[in-house]
Amino acid sequence: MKLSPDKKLDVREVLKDLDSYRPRRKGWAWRKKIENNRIGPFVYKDTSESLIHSVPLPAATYFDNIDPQSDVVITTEIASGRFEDDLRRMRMAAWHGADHIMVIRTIGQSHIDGLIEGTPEGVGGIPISRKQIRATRKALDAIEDEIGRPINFHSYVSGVAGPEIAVLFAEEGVNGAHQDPQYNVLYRNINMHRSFVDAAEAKKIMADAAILQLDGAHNANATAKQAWKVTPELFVQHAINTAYSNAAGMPNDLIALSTVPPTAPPAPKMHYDLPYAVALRELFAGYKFRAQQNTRYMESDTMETTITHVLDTLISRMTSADIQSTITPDEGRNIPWHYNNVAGVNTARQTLMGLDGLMEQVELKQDGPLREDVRVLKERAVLFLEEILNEGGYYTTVENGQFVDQGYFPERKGDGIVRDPQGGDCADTVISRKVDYGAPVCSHFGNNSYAQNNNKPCEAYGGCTLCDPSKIQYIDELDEQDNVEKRLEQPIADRVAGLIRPEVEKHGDSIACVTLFVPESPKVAEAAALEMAKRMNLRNPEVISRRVMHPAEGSVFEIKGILDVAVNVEILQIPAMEALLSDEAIEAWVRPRDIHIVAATVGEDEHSVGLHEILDIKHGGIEKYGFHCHNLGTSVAIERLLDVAEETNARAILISTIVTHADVHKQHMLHLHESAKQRGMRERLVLVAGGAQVTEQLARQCGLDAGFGHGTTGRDVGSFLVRILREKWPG
Ligand code: Z97
Repeated sequence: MKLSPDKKLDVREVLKDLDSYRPRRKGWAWRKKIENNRIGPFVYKDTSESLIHSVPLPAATYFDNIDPQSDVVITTEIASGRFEDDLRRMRMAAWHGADHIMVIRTIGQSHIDGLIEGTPEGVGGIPISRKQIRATRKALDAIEDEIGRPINFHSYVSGVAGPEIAVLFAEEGVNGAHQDPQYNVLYRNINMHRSFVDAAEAKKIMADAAILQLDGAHNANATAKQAWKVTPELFVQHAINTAYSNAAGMPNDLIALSTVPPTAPPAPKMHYDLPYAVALRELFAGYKFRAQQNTRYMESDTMETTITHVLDTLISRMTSADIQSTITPDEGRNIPWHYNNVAGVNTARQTLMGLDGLMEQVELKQDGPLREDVRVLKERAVLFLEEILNEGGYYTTVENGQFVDQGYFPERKGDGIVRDPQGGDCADTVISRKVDYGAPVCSHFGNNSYAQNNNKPCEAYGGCTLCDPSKIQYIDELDEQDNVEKRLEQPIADRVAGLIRPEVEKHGDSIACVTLFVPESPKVAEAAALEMAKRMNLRNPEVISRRVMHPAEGSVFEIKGILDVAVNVEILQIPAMEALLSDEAIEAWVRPRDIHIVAATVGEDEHSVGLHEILDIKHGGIEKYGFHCHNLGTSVAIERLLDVAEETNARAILISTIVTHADVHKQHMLHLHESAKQRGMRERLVLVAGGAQVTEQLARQCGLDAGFGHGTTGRDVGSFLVRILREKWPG
């Protein structure tokens, strides 16, 4: 299967011949760091290979459209509930720099003692099944080829079916997974003995398939009322899972500690989070670190979330992170929307690039409060571990509620999570193995009578599914209604009919979001905002974010609702895009002719950067083609531009108009056209406007010949000028 950047991903193509699809590689892939990497005008310190296809950061237009990629893997977490929609979202995220795609599973799957088949729809995630995983891996393989970088696919091996899921992941080429028996015990109340016994088996299988493991310590952080107080315990949780993983046969470089900076502003974040991050890196040197964005304090304000995320990423750069995990900034208010997956990835990407080379310039102090706090944290963690040993081990301390207690150890609040070692889901399901126990499979923890004389244990059966994938039983859909083929009927019908609807989660969900400021007290403003949304024809409007600007002056709201419109592609008037002339062709026409151009920013506009970009030779502007440019500077009157055009016998006037206050940009454009007309100069002059809010359509409505908006280069303008001037003055 091959993707073409200008075509949508075809889910039917993904589903075709899925029963025989095999993953082309197994195991986790890291980015390869390149030191002193020259990209465009810069030399980077902490980057990896660039992509074949990507969407660069917005400001890249000022830097030759470069798109440097950090040396750190970037995660996005996807939870739409329909895997076919997840695939499109994965592709968008990959183009923006994500190479660790984590698929959240449907609520309750961790309690199912077996595998799910088919592709039923999930809630808050998808039911993990063979068909869904295989299809996703197949789509990701094609996306890898499209962007030119391996993509790690990830989900969960916790829950009561942990070992079965581990085998499934090993068979199907899943590259990363969460596995931590403490997660089962504390958050899913799955029996402790069962959880730890299963974990040994699951971890061994993951290790053999080189699946990177993330632990579950971040959950204590997200659960605790005062997350910064459970930090000593987080070290203990990491230690238990790490030691247990090593004992089950997992090498250190497949063990990633899942860590989250525990506070968020207005808390003094660095006081708490930096010592915590430093102590963790020091205690667990030699393991991998997956730094996750803080989710504990996410409210409905995406801007606030984004700022905390930037600070989290700064901590990652000041300490270390092998993986920078992102959450969608809208997670505090919606099922994550696809463009917010991209927003989260871009926060990490932009921050990491901005911080490139930081640690060559600064270092963390080796004395003072940072070191003191690091020491105290480590001591508390060690004392916590000693307490576990003194009290009789992990099971006893969980029974006593000593985990996720909100006290700052050794302080205890008596509010920890209490679990009964004999209780919980699947209690009494552990059976002792006989001495001659045997399993004819290659990935297996513990004694195995089939593994003798260095033979492969599966040999007697002619190969297990890991050695001979043809033995894998592929089960297709079991539910006639709840399956991907049924769900595809609508999108395919829409596509055939040429219908386009807005969407944020699932195909054509028609959800739209508007931002409204209402100049009233909060309650009145909110009621008014909802009423306004209704009058915009938004069905079921719902306020998803409210921010008081002033208790009496007003509030700003984000409102989502259903915009029930399906636009037919046939009625759209899409301006034909003419291919740009080459630099050589532009210059060949301009250089021998004596063409003068007059330019300025107009009105009260002092923003001259954009105009310089278009004119100046050093920015790749049109001077380089041989145009004689008369740049009159900033805040120039329209009449003066026309005067100089007359004096120099200019062929074109370029005005730059950035300020849009009270629509002055439109007035300037109209004024230029009208004055040129009145002075009898309109016919012989090409009139062009540029600016952040200027569009081709707007400029033409105002009587000009062309308008250029954000992202315009000298070549765009040069190419346009040559085409129109050639027409006006052939020969
Ligand atoms: C993350 N943002 O980092 P269930 N095992 C472990 C987990 O942490 C989780 C599950 C299993 C988060 C995503 C929280 N983590 C959500 C160690 C979930 C999932 O299917 O929800 O029971 O298990 O991944």
